[in-house]
Amino acid sequence: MSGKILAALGLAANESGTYLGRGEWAATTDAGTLSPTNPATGDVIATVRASSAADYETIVQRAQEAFAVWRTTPAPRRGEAVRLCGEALRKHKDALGSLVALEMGKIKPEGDGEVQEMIDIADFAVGQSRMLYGNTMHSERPGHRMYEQWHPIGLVGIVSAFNFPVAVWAWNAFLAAICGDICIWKPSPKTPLSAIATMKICNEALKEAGFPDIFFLFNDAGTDLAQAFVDDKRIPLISFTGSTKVGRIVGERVAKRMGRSLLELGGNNAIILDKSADLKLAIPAIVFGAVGTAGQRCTSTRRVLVHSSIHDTVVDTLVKAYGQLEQKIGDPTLSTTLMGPLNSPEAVQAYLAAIEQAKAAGGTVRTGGKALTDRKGNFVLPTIVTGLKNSDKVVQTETFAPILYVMPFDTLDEAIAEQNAVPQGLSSAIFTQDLKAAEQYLSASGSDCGIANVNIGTSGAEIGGAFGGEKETGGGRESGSDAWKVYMRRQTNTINYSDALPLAQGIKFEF
Ligand code: UN1
Repeated sequence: MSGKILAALGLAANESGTYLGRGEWAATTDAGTLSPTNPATGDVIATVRASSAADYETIVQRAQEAFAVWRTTPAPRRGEAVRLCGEALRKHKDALGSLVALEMGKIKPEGDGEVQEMIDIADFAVGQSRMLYGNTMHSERPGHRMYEQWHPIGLVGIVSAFNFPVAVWAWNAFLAAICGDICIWKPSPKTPLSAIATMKICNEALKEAGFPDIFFLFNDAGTDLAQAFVDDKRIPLISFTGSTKVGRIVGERVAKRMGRSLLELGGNNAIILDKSADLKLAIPAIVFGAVGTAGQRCTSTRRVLVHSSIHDTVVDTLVKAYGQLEQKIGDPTLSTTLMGPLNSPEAVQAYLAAIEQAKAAGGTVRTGGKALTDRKGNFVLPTIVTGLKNSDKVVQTETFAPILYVMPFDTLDEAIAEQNAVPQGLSSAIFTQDLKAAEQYLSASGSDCGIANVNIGTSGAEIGGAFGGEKETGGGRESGSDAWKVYMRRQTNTINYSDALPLAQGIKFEF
């Protein structure tokens, strides 16, 4: 199976993890290797040769050379490059979606969905390439014109996580590309093959059409190169997706060198069900949010706050739904599967530790709570825990696994306050048919998250909106809306077309 998936993308059992530009993949053999593993079996899928410090230097130098050309290429022409990448991804959607399922462990429709997100952001970026608008202002001085323009920022470093091994790169890279930047990608060491395949698809399409190299790739077998990358002054923007723990270090290091960082870190996303909630909508939204991707999205639903009048009904209905799902846990590449494995054995340990912690805090495991030891791979049961308080440490913590804490509330004010009383601030949702409740939830005193939804769940955002969150989620925004601005530098220009030199604020300086 895995051989077929690799072959469909032209990948070998031993691949270089370094794209040096000019069509060259590094021949380096002395910088260690990565062993991406099928999380459903524990088998190594292929060997990836990591990048050396010399490879990294070559990449940065070539990226700088490429930037000198790309920054003056008209933005709509840059859009054409991204359009071709989107077209190539359309052709390879099935194969790349399968590879994502194989290497990350998410189910095939979600793997395909991730490639669809890449295609969607490519289309979005093509349109955006004609809309890099700046404002014009009225000068306070006669005979003066003021406006602002957006210029490319330079080299953009993209550090992506295992859970969205390709889409998050595309959100960043396709926008950065139309903005005139050159991207250097360091993917998660758990999913280098998805990254290599993506680079081959996009870079071949670019090369065929005569475009220069705009996308580079390196893989790090340890953390030395990744640290050098984060500290590298030649890279004005680092876009990092991953844990709050590592993101905090990245943010501090980039700030120390006065660079710009875009951080997409952990979430601890809640769904509120008030007493008017339509359970026909709410239950599937909760199940998809908590169990989809085996709870390994930063937008996964981790907490449900339910009005006490419907708490028991909601828990019973969820437990029944989870029971049906247990039959559909398995090989993520099969079309019948709804939940695949966790990505790594360490994730299974973290899942088990959280369940022990939940029990020790007085929680009751209503369903699940176990790893599936009757088979190979990192399989666990989706889990519902009741009886905990929102303030309990385990509830405050993002565990990247399908564990859902369900808690009752009495008033909407209380529910909103509890929803917000966690360190993270990514995604949130309310199910209600009460207009006042919905509006209160979306008001300035409502949800404090970057994403707040009504009658849809916390995960599965569309690319058209700005994606990201507040507090320990890091504050970054990527993907749609005006997220493109982070990949550019803003310049304010004032032009004097008069014969005098009046000073602003009416200051007189005569000599
Ligand atoms: C992530 O988990 O890092 O909104 C990104 C969603 C997806 C993206 C998640 N579109 O769930």
